[in-house]
Amino acid sequence: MIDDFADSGRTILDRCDEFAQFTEEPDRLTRSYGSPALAAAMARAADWMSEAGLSVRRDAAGNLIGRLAAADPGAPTLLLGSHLDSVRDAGKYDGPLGVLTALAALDRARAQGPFPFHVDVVAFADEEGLRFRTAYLGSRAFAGAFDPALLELTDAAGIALREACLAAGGDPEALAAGVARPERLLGYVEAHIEQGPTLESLDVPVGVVSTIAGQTRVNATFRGEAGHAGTVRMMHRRDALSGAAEFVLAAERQARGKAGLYITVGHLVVSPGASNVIPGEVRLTADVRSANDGVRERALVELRAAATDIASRRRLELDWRVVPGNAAVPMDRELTQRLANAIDACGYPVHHLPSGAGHDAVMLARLCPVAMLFVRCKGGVSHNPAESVSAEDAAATVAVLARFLDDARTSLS
Ligand code: HGY
Ligand code: MN
Ligand code: MN
Repeated sequence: MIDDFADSGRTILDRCDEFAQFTEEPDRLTRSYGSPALAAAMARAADWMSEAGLSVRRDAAGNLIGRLAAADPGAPTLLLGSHLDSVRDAGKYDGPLGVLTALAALDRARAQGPFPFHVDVVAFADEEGLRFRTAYLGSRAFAGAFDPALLELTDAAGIALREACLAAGGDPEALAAGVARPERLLGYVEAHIEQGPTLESLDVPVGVVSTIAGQTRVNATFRGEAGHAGTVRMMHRRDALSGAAEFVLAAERQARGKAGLYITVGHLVVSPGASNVIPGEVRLTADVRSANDGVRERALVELRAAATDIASRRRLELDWRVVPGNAAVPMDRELTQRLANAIDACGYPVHHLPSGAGHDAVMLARLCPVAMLFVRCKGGVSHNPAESVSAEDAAATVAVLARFLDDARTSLS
């Protein structure tokens, strides 16, 4: 049976290779919101959607939506998809695999007959938040949860999100007014690489997600006193980087000491950043996650206490800003069972696993039932150019999604 989908698997990997050419940095894959690279990727995705017979439109945030319309214009809608933006120095599959497998599965399933509901394949325009540090900007707008104040955010070059929205093919005014919530939604199903080692360790191509971990981001600043590297005595220094370094290791120690807790300092800026100047200021981010909201909330209290203690002992100022994140999101039971049934019908064992990574499904869960299909990736590596997916596993994903759609045709309403 899976052989029937082998061509789809290979086509999907070829298309991911084609997407990977659309980057804003010549020597690595980076595709951020409102960039020409993302516009090119969206245009290519729109071509493939049109070739598959879908009508194509952009919404106020610049998300791309391909629709296979039902005969009845008032029919409800089933959503599939994922995102096309990336992190910096990204892999090829985080996001694009979900858009392309959805498109391929719909193309296969439609051959079995019409659907009594609209099916939309959505390519979200900003899940990673790389340029404006706004997680889920595209799906947040889609879900009607966009805060107009975000339009004034600026990127490292001082360009406002408002400008980026226009460049993304969006409409900032409509965004500020609040996008109309889509008509009745039957659900949202997203296929995505696992970005972890579990499916590979189980030697299975796909799995179903149970819960998406909650996450909170902290923007912290340690301020000390810049000074001459050759003249200020060690005991008299208020070195912001030494304080930040102690904090980074304290955060690692804290997370290593608690099962299911993940703390990452992924971004750190040293000022003034000269080799012969004692750092006067360090700005850093802390990403705190757990599938258990209580663990995450207690971890934030402990983390702030550690930062405050370090700042006090080192006579540093501390600025601590919590960026509201999201609580853990359990997947919809019925929609997840449908995915599990499709996996079983395709002859694969069914495994349920949590997602430590965030996904657009977090925002869609505000609108409708959501479920996710995880796809094995080599070594569980992601957010890294070494990200790798086999054509066979891409084919298995299409087969499962096509079977899910076939079953939904007569039973999802
Ligand atoms: O951060 C995340 O989990 C996702 O890749 N945006
Ligand atoms: Mn992703
Ligand atoms: Mn990602």
